[in-house]
Amino acid sequence: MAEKSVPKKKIGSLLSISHDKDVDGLNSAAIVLRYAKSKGLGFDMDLTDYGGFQRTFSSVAARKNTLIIVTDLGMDDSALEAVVAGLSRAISQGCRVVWLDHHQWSDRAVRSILSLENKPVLKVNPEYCAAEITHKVLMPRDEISAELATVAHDTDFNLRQIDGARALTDAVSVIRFGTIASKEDLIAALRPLVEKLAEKGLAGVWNNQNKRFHDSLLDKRVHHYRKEKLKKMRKALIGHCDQEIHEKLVRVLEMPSGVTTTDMGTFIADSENLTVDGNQLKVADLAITVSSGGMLGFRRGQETTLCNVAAKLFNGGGHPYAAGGEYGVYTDFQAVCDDIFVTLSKSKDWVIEADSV
Ligand SMILES: [Mn+2]
Repeated sequence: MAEKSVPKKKIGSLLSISHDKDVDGLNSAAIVLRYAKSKGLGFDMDLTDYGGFQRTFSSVAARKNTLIIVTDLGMDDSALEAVVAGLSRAISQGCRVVWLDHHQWSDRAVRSILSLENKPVLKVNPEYCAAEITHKVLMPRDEISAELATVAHDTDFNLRQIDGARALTDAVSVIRFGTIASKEDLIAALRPLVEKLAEKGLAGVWNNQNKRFHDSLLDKRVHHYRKEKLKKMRKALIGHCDQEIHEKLVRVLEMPSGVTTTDMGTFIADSENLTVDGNQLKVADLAITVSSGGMLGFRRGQETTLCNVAAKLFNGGGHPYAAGGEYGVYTDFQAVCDDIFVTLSKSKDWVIEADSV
């Protein structure tokens, strides 16, 4: 009965909307591009991030007879109305919606998408990365899509087993931070990568024999970025604050600009990186990074703490092994550390008691 109001016209093009932030988002878009090609559909790509849904989904309202595939984006509940309005409009003009994701969804967001007309598809599964879900749903027998999914899994789950996947993660960071600094268009800057990935998989951008990008300028930029990143992370470590709370070692660090929280989290979880002025530091049970804007990142060096529970004390959440929260804008880092330590000492819920393991 719902279909009655939707004009029946053949889908002629595909709009991919994916996450601009990481390899999972890009590889998902690349798989969607392969799907579009396999179906002979025209392809447009939009990349967005939380905070950008309003813009993205209001422009979607102009689409006609388009298959709209959203990947690697959870619903931003604060933008839910704008998303539903944009998609409803598009659907009334003959579009269909497929949404493939692995983030946390509220019941309300799920209901809103599923109650759209023209048989929307919504698949959310936190056990996989988005590219894996996209591969399974759209191109299950396609080998290049399978490889793109494997590469995305390696970076999204921070396994760091595929050199090319790590390099690609750094390449995305280089391009992102580069366009933020120069105010260039991020989508235009990332599009060549997505196209090459869609064409040949990782081999489209990366030479695995000599461990370099085919694009020699990109390769140089990534090398430089890695060197700078290491310097900045070492410097941040020197300025760390440690405190023992409920018999757990809590470490707070100031997040350098131009470094991702994943890189910082991985860096400080490896004891090989923790020699400061000739002293060997212990790996922290809970490490908290504070960004210049006052956002908090939670990682753990041992399975002795719950990052998501700690993050909840700071209006955030996430996984037991990685989470995010908020402190707010600050000027005095030492005061931030003291505040964090006081808050953590008031609750013991984030500590995994030895006898409960
Ligand atoms: Mn993802």
